[in-house]
Amino acid sequence: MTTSNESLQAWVDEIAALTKPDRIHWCDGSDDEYQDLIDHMLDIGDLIRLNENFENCYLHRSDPSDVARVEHLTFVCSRDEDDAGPNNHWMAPDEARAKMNGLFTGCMKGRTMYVIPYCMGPIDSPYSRCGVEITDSAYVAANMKLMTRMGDAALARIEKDDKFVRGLHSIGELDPDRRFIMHFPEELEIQSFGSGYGGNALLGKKCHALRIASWQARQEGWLAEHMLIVEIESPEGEKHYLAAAFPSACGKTNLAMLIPPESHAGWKVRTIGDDIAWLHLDANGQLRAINPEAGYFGVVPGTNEQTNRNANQMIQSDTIFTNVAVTATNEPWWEDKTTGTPAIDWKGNPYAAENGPAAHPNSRFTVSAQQNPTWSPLADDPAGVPISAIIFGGRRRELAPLVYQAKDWAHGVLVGAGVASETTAAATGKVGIVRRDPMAMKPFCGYNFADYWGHWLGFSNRSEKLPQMFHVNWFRRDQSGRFLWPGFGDNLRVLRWIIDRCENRVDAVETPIGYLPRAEDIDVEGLQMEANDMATLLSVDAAKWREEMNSIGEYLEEFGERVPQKLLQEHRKVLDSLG
Ligand code: SAT
Ligand code: MN
Repeated sequence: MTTSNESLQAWVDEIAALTKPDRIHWCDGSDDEYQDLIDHMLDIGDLIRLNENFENCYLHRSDPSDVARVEHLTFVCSRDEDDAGPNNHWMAPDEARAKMNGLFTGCMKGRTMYVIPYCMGPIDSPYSRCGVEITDSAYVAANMKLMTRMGDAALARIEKDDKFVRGLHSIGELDPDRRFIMHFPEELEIQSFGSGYGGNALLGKKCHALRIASWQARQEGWLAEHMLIVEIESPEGEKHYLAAAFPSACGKTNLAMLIPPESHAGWKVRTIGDDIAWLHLDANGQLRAINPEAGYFGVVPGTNEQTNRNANQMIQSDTIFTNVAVTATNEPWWEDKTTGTPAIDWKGNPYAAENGPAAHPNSRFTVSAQQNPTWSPLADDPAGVPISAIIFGGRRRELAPLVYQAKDWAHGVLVGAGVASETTAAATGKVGIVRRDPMAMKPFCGYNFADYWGHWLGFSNRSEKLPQMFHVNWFRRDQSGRFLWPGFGDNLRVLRWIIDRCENRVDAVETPIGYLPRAEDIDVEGLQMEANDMATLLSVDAAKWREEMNSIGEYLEEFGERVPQKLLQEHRKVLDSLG
């Protein structure tokens, strides 16, 4: 196959000449093609078929050195280093291109080169953007079919728009010493070599829909964010749409698919997106969100009927599992799964407890969003959904209250910029270290955070109807390590307070860090909480918050003169009011 788009055809020809594949396959996105990809991977041993209880489900075991994003090998190659900012690793574009050309030369010999046209967002939405990923991995092609609107329809849009992000990927030899994920935002280009893992290899996701898109969004006046989008419907039929930014492996998928607790009969929760939101102001000044993705690449361990029944059901069929364990009867198994026992661990060895968890802590499911029992058809709406509240959050065992509301937009930008969270297994490196993760975008913002905060702040000049902003923390613990808040479905109780605040239906307690709920305004009916837990969850320790604000101030200083004065003023205001 070929395309009528000359620049796409010329690029594919050029890449074929560089990488020298044996075959070129243009993906049409059909179900037959997906099945052919699966059959091919079963033949060559890249996939293992799971048993009949998991219909059309497969296990992929990645190279044990290739199980997470690699932030230290991920670069933004803008022409000017300052545009990438201290939040990114930077390499000069010429140097990066020379390095990558060397790696890509002849790397597809003996392999098939897949050309994958994809569209991030509904095919007919003005907010959507297209890309083409060239890869030598059938696993990537199959995952892209589940995660994006991939194939003929996307190609038709590319031929109409004549604009697309170019993504070149090869698994190379899966050698960690020959692994790089490069972004050239000015050229709308991505080059990724040496990894087959999700965020490093499915280039539509973090590389395009966040790093490149955030750069484009700044130029074009919108936002590309690491946010879930969820619809909450009250028993009276009132609907709200919330967007929430949490770092990887902090519960975005669970919140997006939340199951109301028993005490909340009549509440309905539907998923628009679980990881990425593209936010635009419409002609009326309303912020609207689309989910650019069409599937979920979620963390498997911890998923069960109690924590997330929807996700558990969703992954019973037509799912690709990566790096889970299996039982003796070849069922997938992971930590906190309530049935079965592991026989073979994620590396393919007989399971032995002393070797660590059976499933890798960052093992993943890839599944089409259509399989989500609470999928909202509005995920396909070209106009997106109107956002009432933006919620920031992280994993903090101390300090951050269960929920608080920013005083206004500029304060909310400071709250987002100050987010910190314990690191998780979603990226290589130490787990459980608290680090700053502004807007949950630390690994994903394709440009200088100082400019990014300025871009966020600028929205208040463009609309008087911006969403309210909040911060939540589901992960607060006591001295003994016990979680103070049950989390999961019970988070709806907090979302209700957030919605009531957006609707001006409930008062709050004003504190230096923002508005907190009065304890009686969080509905705890049916919850078994210990006496002081709610008081602790809603307390603000001024001395500790002064330390926190000082540390946020030091963090902002790392970005030097580019940090907007307005943000520094907001910071000063909070610090002063802490006394
Ligand atoms: O980056 S991934 O897409 O692999 C998952 C994540 O870390 O959010
Ligand atoms: Mn993510």
